[in-house]
Amino acid sequence: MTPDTVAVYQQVRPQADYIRREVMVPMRDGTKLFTVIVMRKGTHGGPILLSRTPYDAGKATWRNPSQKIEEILPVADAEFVNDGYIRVYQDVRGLGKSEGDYVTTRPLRGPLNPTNVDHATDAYDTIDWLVKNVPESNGKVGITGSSYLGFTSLMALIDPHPALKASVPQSPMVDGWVGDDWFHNGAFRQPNFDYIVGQTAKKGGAIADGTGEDYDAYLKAGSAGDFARAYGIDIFPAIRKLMEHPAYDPFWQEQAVDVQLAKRKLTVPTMVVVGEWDQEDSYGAPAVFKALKDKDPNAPISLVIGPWRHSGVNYDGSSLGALQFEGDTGLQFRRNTMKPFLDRYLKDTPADTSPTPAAITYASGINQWQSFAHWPAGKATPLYLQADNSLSFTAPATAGQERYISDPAKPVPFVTQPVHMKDRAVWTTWLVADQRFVSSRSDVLSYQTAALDKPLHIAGAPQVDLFAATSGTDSDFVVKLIDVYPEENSAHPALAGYQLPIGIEIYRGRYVHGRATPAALKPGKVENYKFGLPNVNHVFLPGHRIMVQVQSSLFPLYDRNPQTFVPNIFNAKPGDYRAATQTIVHAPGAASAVWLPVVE
Ligand code: PG9
Repeated sequence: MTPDTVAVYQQVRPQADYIRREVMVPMRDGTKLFTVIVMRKGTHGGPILLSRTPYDAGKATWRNPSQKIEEILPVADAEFVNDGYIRVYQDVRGLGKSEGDYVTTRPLRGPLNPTNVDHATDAYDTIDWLVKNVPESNGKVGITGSSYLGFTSLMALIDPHPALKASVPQSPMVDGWVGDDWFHNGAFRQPNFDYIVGQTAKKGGAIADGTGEDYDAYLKAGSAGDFARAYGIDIFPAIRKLMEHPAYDPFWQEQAVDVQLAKRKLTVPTMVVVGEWDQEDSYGAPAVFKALKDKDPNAPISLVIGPWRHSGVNYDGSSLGALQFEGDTGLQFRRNTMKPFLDRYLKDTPADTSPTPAAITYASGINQWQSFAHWPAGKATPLYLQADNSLSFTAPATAGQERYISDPAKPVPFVTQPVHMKDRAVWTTWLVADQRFVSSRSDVLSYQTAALDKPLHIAGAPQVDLFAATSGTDSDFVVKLIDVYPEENSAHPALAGYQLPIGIEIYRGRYVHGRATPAALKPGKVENYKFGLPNVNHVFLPGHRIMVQVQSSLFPLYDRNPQTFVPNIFNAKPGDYRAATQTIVHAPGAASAVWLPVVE
């Protein structure tokens, strides 16, 4: 009898059509970052496409144990490696197999980062090493990736290495307080707890909240802070930082990547990308586009919006929830837009050198890609809330109002119960979920137009302009812009009468007079709440109606507002949570509206 176990199996890849090298790339402070370089065998003079990730570069380049390059790399890489690109993935410092300390979305060197390294220097040092040590390359580098990888792609543009010739940040995390992952307009996004625990527990971790219902679990816990304390996750530094900085203080101001980028001239051609229904980072890409174009109308930047969920650009984009598009819109983008753009700047002899339009966006509703010379492409046009729960393009002539009671003991769910936020199918599609599941609640107001007799095309970010009062001293307002499908639809029965969100956003009332200076609301005083919905290109078709919904919670995605002003909502006590009467006003001089970017 001899044992059947083998100590080490060094994989043999006799027919591999690729070269896969693992290297440790030295940074200026001596820290070495784990980097995987993959290319088709025979590649020479190839451009390098780099991604810097917190999600394990080893796994990203080993999707399947295969001898085929398209199988080991993410699906979205096929177009590139099949045309001579060298694909490089790197673990950011402190994660995966990289050395060093991990700091979540590490700020740039400066007031929040006293060290001499950040993602800008790490990108610079990596690119410097790659162009000197990858003999199969042509010395030109592009950078891309979605979400956190979109954030690291943007950071590479700060004082960039001269070999960095193009960048395609996808759904980048840009401002964690205004509209990306952590908060939206000051309202805290509770699924971040799972994200931080999973990412920063050194041996891997998960909150011990079992498989139970999230709505119930979060409701029973009290405030988000009480949840964190009850489950022992308040020991995580990244969670503590969120709980210590609920307002838009210098901690957030200094980290706003759009602001940091706009302090410099953009020299690297850049294409920022976002999904129309991006459930995590809808804010960042358009914010960077706007900040750089406002500073310099000729800045080499363009904006792409596709009909995608968060990071959906890198997967099959044929459908999203109940919506079907014309073919695989992810592949269409990668093949027809992203690759020609990168080829133009990274190849020695590009086939196509035509300029990239300012905005390339998919018009949902009519399912067509469209290009625009400017973004937003539409003209801001107010759609007013009116009496009888109607909406119209004419300003209200008389004063009116509606009321509802917002009870923190029964917050409005953001998806149908039972709520399982970690269920990918639920999480990736909640922004296209049929809103009929809440439309009849007494704490959700719905206003709608008559059935349209001609199409209405919008392209840009609808802006909420809400006049509202609360009987409490703090309050959240959630506004949804909805496309209501006709009641009958035998071709697509699942869409008959469907209430499709075109944009959903929340605003925490305490910040109405200053994001850095939360203040108690005066009970009964009408305030003007202004905030943006995500950027979209959408056509409301004839026979459809436009709907606007207003409510005061979106739970448990967002923590509940106690509706009693307290200095820090993470520390609200059970007694602070009180029902409040909300009043939505439509009157001359206080004309609540959603301003739609209407394309003539
Ligand atoms: N949205 C994720 C994230 C980015 C940055 C910080 C925290 C979370 C992501 O998908 O990477």
